[in-house]
Amino acid sequence: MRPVTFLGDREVSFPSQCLGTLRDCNDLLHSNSGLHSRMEEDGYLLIRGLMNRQIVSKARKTILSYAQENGELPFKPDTDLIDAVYNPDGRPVRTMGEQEITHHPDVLKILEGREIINFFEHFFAQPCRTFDYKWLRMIPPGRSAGPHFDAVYMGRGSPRLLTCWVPFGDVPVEKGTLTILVGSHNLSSFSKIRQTYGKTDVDRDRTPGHFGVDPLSISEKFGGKWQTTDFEAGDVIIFTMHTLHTSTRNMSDQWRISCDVRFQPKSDSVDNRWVGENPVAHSVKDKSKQEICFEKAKINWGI
Ligand SMILES: O=C(O)CCC(=O)C(=O)O
Ligand SMILES: [Fe+2]
Repeated sequence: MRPVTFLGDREVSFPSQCLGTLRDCNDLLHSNSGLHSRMEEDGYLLIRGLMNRQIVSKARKTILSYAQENGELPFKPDTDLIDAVYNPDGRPVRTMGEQEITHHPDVLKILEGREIINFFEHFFAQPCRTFDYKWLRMIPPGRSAGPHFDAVYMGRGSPRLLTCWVPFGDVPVEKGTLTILVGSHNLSSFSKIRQTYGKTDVDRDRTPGHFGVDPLSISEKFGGKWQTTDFEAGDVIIFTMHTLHTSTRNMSDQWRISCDVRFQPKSDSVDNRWVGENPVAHSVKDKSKQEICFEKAKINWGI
């Protein structure tokens, strides 16, 4: 029996009725049309072993050394650095969008390496580009990400933009894994959500990024199936801007290290908030508007 984790504040076991298992697309990797039909059907592509384990492992070490040097005791004294054991008396270090670490050659070898670029150029059947901003995350025990579409954070450019989530190390479900609401991208029961929340922009509209805090309440009301898997170093999961996702709670005593990056065809327009040496990110908001909470936004959306 696997240890339980949480979706939001609700305890779930894995695999179970409310948290099923993602399928990989490795048997389709040679076929552009096969990958596209799978993406249309599932809203995601899980690839096992896209990247070399040793190279991922080296990047992990580099990230942890950076955290060690730049944070205040983020890791428990007298533990192995590579295990990233959380120190409740320490202070976290910022890694998200920090190019000193996201653009370290060891890390870029994964995030902009040949394997990932080749995959996207094969998928788009044309040259691709990635954002300079990279969401490198160190997630402490007890934490998870709320349910959301990525479109609300980065939807100003290409409609073909895709997210690629890359775990830096083995991440079993109880360490906090990317979790997809399969069906959210195409079921008609979600069309109102896609047409309202899915068309918002957190900076322009001051609307909430997360679609509430309770992932299971979404599937209970609108359908679809929450699914995740145990990830190993080298695996990645790719999904659309309108695929609802969240993460399971990190139940371990270690930091969970991952990075999410974006890819699109090079010739498409790009969301400029995420481009350059010093991207503006979410720093420019429409100040004439007041921030709207989820409860109020839902009423406006008629959901
Ligand atoms: O890493 C997480 O927990 C959330 C990641 C995410 O939202 C994404 O990859 O778009
Ligand atoms: Fe996301």
